[in-house]
Amino acid sequence: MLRLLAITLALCASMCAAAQTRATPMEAIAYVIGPVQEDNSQVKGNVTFIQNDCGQNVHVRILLTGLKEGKHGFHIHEKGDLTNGCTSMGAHYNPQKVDHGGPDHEVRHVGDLGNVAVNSTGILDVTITDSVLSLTGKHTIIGRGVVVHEDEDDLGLGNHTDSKKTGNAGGRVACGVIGVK
Ligand SMILES: *[C@@H]1O[C@H](CO)[C@@H](O)[C@H](O)[C@H]1NC(C)=O
Ligand SMILES: *[C@@H]1O[C@H](CO)[C@@H](O)[C@H](O)[C@H]1NC(C)=O
Ligand SMILES: *[C@@H]1O[C@H](CO)[C@@H](O)[C@H](O)[C@H]1NC(C)=O
Ligand SMILES: [Cu+2]
Ligand SMILES: [Zn+2]
Repeated sequence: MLRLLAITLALCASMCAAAQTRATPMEAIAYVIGPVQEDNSQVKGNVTFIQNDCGQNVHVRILLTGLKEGKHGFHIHEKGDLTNGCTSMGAHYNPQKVDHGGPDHEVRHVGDLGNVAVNSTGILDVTITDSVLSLTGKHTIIGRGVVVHEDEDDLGLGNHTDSKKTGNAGGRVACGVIGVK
């Protein structure tokens, strides 16, 4: 049993090493910006990702200004494409082709990070820890998009027709491409 565990761990470690092109820890950053809104506000900031080792949790620090008070859906989208603003970043990153969910749900998109809660200052400084995201391997999020939404993500639990696809989180108020830091 112990032997099997040791072999499994060794195999896992070598797979990680093979998939990795640079030394651990891995760091990534997305410079996030959105279109100027009707009330002249604009969401700006950056999101940094740290993964201390392959297969470990990813720590996502989100520093944003200009957000409206309340909850906003926060996701990784499939494309790092800004040719048509945040729209061209495509759908939620969902390599397993499953239903939308919340970050703690068993069934979720890889990119489903739930909501960020913003207070009346409009300034957000929060760190999310996620066990599904990865900065290495087959499902790496490097080169994909970070999107902040106008409305709250219902985490797939609402009765809107889009609930199990997008969480019905509304428009895209800011986005950025995730690059190696
Ligand atoms: C990220 O944003 C924060 C807050 O605006 C700023 O202090 C920090 O310098 C930014 N980091 C980078 C690497 O640009
Ligand atoms: C609002 O949130 C920011 C960042 O998340 C925090 O630094 C600040 O203390 C909060 N302000 C109030 C009034 O709660
Ligand atoms: C579900 O739909 C009903 C009727 O349209 C609405 O009143 C209710 O708030 C909805 N519930 C949720 C969780 O969205
Ligand atoms: Cu989204
Ligand atoms: Zn999703």
